[in-house]
Amino acid sequence: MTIRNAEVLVTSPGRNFVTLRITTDDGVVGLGDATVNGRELATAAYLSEHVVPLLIGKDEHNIEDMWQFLYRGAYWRRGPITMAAIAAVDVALWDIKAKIAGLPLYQLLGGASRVGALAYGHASGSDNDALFSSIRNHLDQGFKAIRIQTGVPGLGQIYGVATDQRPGERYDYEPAKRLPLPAEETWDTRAYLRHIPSVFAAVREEFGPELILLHDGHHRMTPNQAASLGKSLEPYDLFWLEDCTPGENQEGLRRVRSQTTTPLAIGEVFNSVFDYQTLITEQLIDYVRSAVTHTGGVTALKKLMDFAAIYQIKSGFHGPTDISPVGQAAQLHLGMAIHNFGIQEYMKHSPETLEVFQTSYTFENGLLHPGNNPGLGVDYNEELAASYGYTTAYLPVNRLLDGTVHDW
Ligand code: KDG
Ligand code: MG
Repeated sequence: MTIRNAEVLVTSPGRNFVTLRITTDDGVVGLGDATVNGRELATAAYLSEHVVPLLIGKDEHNIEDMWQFLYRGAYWRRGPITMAAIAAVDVALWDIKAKIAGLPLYQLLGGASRVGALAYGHASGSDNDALFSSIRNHLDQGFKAIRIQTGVPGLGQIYGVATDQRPGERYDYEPAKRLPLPAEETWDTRAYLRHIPSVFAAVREEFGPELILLHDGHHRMTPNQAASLGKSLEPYDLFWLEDCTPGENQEGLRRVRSQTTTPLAIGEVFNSVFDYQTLITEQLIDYVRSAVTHTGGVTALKKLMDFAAIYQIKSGFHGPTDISPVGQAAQLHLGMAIHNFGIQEYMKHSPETLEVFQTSYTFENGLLHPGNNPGLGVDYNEELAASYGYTTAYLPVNRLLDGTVHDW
């Protein structure tokens, strides 16, 4: 009935991950993900220096109390590092509770509300031919929903477009480069806005009206530019336009919302319900993009989604490869249980990652299922993990043609 040990494990099987492993005095083990892409050692230190000493000897069953203790007790609230650390504790304790109950976590969250979680993959290409081949690759894998990113004529490598995908190859684009300094990319919003509608027109022409299509604007537009893009994409029936403008200024979304019916998704860089308050109560968005890992865990994201449900806003949890298989499993369990599930991002992890983190989740006919193993359904291979040491990695930086640093 108490926590005996908590360890912070950093590994880098292709990319960096931070995992918290909690062990009870009965020997039950729970895992939590605390990975913050490009800033991994900050969460590792926050956990090992400031949180782990608070856990030892506490009752592992009191998850809500532990959440409040770590959130309110620190005095310094919110922020990506704090909330990822709290998430890791929260998810590890849910893993333990579900293992003790002998049930997959989604059963403790209310049971299954669906047979599986609709998942979207990432297709990309520097031009339409490369993009079409990437889309076909995803259709062959069973995806029913696909995010589309392309190169922009006149610009070089940009976020979200894989450089070296060959036909039949798995897509595993990872924006964080394992380099001592960030890569720098060049951006021109006007060139992007001129190009993107023609790409969606070509994709609809080639693949027809049924395929579910999504697009990520990655915070690069002003509200006015985002409104214009949303309007020009309306004929192509997007499932969503993501991060069309930076969301810190929640009021900015009013301008976009009033001008377009293209559905809007936002929030992968948010870390608390307060980041969504105006967006949700004024129904300025359609999908919540938070990840369990970056929003304080299952406890906090379940509450956020219940709040969103009142306003008919659904989930679209962030699931790129920097969410570890532990974080992805946690949000799959949550997505199985909540009524207002929308879609789950699914960027497959590398084979090396999936050897370190052995998962029970499956992908079939476009749907993910978390599996029915007790707990999260993820095991950590410590010996193998130890052979992949931490490597410095940075997300890229975006600059305009005149050199000004821009959002990305
Ligand atoms: O860590 C940053 C990436 O996870 C992010 O850039 C990926 O935008 C992203 C997405 O929608 O998956
Ligand atoms: Mg995104």
